[in-house]
Amino acid sequence: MEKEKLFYERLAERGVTRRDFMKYCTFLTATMGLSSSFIPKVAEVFAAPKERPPVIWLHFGECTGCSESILRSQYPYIDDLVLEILSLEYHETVMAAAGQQAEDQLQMSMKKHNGNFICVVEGAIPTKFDGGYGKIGGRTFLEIAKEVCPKAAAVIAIGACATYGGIPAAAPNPGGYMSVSEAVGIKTINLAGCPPNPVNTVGTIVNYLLLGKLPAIDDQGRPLFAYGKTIHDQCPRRSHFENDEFVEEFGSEEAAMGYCLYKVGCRGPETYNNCPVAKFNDGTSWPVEAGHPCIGCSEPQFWDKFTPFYEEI
Ligand code: FSX
Ligand code: SF4
Ligand code: F3S
Repeated sequence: MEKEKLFYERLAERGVTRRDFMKYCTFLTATMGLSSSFIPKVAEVFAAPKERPPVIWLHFGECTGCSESILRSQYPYIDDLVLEILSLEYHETVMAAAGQQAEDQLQMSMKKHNGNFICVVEGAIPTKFDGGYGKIGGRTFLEIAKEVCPKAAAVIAIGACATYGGIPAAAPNPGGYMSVSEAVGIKTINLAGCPPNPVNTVGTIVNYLLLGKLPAIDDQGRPLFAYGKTIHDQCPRRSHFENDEFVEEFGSEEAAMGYCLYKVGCRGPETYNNCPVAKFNDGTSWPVEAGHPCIGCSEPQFWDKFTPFYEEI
């Protein structure tokens, strides 16, 4: 009780009411595909965490958009919530340590939590030239990933780059960039998307804390609660597709009327993700709602497979 009271006091200090927080928990519970009876339990994971699993968060070849999408969340408290439920041992973007101190911290936390920590990875791993395209502290990404990932209880790959190679692995790919799973030879849980929706990242972690296991996945390693349906099957423009009402040119009258974006390159029919429901920036909008076709960012090899963008294929 005391723990919970302090939690709500901390939220209040940041101007977040209990009602705002419960609203977020309701949204998160629904996104995770759980019934509303789980809402109080989800709230408890944040307010009175039984355990805070140690997390080592690695960055390789990427734009840091995945971390940014969580840290720059519109409600500033979402990032704090993530920190409430995790014991973040190492994360280059947010940690105060730098240089040798940071390297020591990585080694120390790996030893201390061997076999028990969650490893979150952002970014693809270059494999050509002995991994020479990417180094941290004099060691290649490949070397670091091979050392850290196998010691983790679970590896969560975040973003298109870590899950399937993403833009770094797009042709001609001179560095031989690969997904974490391919480069290290391990299984990862894949939170696909460029960037993935933060609610799916939080949902995966909360699922682990609440139910003691990672969520069920599809054959591409993606949690089914978030990637179980195509964009097309959840799209509010679907009736226009069925009625042959298409946008043929951006800026046109049809575009203003919110017609289907298939003919200007929408890859929604082949893309599995929950953007139409989860939306971005805490429910503000998502690509198709903003008038932009889905470019298939949560599918394997999306860059090579779906380009040229803006054309029907
Ligand atoms: Fe890739 Fe993420 Fe796109 Fe960027 O870490 S999925 S380029 S949003 O930052 O990896
Ligand atoms: Fe499908 Fe895209 Fe058209 Fe939506 S805009 S109905 S996802 S093709
Ligand atoms: Fe990506 Fe398509 Fe969603 S481009 S963000 S999967 S609408």
